[in-house]
Amino acid sequence: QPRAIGDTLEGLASISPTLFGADARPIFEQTKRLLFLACGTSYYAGLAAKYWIEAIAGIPCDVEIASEYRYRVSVPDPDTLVVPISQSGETADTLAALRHARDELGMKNSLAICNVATSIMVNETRLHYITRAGVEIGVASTKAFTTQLAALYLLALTLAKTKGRLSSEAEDEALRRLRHIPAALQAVLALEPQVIAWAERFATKQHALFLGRGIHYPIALEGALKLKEISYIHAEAYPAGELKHGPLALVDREMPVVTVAPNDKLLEKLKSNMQEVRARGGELYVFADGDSSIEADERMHVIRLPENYGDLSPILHVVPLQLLAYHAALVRGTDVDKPRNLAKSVTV
Ligand code: F1P
Repeated sequence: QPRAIGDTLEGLASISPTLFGADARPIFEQTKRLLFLACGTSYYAGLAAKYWIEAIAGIPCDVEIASEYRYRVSVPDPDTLVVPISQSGETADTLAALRHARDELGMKNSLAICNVATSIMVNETRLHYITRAGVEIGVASTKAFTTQLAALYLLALTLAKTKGRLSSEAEDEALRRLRHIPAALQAVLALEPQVIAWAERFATKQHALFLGRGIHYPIALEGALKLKEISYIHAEAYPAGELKHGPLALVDREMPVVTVAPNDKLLEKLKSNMQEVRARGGELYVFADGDSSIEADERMHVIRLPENYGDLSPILHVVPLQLLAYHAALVRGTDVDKPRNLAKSVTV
C-alpha cells in the first residue's frame, strides 16, 4: 500500500489540470457537475470522492452504480464531466454506462480514473489519471482502492484550484499531507498484530455489521464488501445514524459491529450510535484515532490509528478493514487471492 500510493503520486510538484491530460483545463473550467460511474469497490471510491469534491471544489456530484445507470431515464447535462472509476478499465457495466452517457445522453467530457493505461476505458475517455497500484495479485481490490482515493482527492484539489477556491497555502499543505501518506500507511500496517487478534474472533461469526458516518460511510461499505468477498462472512454496512431506522433489530451479543470512528466532527454523533449498539448487547470493534476520547472495555474493543489524518483519513482507515477481512479469511481457510464466484474484471 505505501508503495502504491507513493508511485501514484510520484513527481507531484503542484496541482495542475495537466495532471489529468493536456486539454484538461478548458474541460475543468466548463464543468458544472460530476457524474461518477463505477462498480464494486470502485463505486465506493466514487461515493467518497463526492464528499471531497463538493466540500473542496464546491461542485455537485452524482455517483451512480454503473450496472444500473443505463436503465434509468436521466436528464442529460452537457456541462457534466463523466468520471468512470475502474481498477481494470475493462468492467463491462462501467464501459456500458460511460457509452450511454456519451452516446445517448450527449455528455462528451470524460475522465477515467484507472489502473491500466492500455485499457478500453482509458482509450474511450478524453482525460485520464492512471493510478499506479501495480499488479494486484488478489481478485478483490485493495491497493486499487486507496490509489483511486488518492487520485480523486487530487481531482478535488485540481477542480478547486481551477475554480479559484484553493489558496497557495492550502495547496502546499495538501501536497505535504499527500506526500506523507506512504509513511502514515506504514504506521497503520504496524497495527496488524492487533487486527489479527480481532480476526480470530470474527472468523467464527456468521454475520457482521459495519458502521461509519460522513465520508467514512463509504469506507464502512468497503470494509463490509472485503469481508464478504474473501471470507464469505455476511456483512452489511450502514451510515450509523440509520441504525435506529431498522438494522438495530439485528444487534445482539452474537453480532460484531465494526465501527470506523476517526476523530472528526461526527465523532460525538457516532458515539451515541455506538451507545445504541451497546444497549442491545452488541459487541463493538472500533477503529479510532490516537487522539480520540474512546475508552475500551470488555464489550468495546478499540484499535487506534497512530495519526489523525483529517480529511484524508479514509485512505488510512480502510487499510485495517482490508487486513481484518484478509486475516478472517486466512483463519477460515478461504482463498484470499481467488475468492469463489469473483473475477478480476467482470467483462460480461
Ligand atoms: C470492479 C469490481 C471490483 C471487485 C472485483 C470485481 O472492478 O467490482 O471492485 O474487487 O474485482 O470487479 P473494476 O471496474 O474496478 O476493475
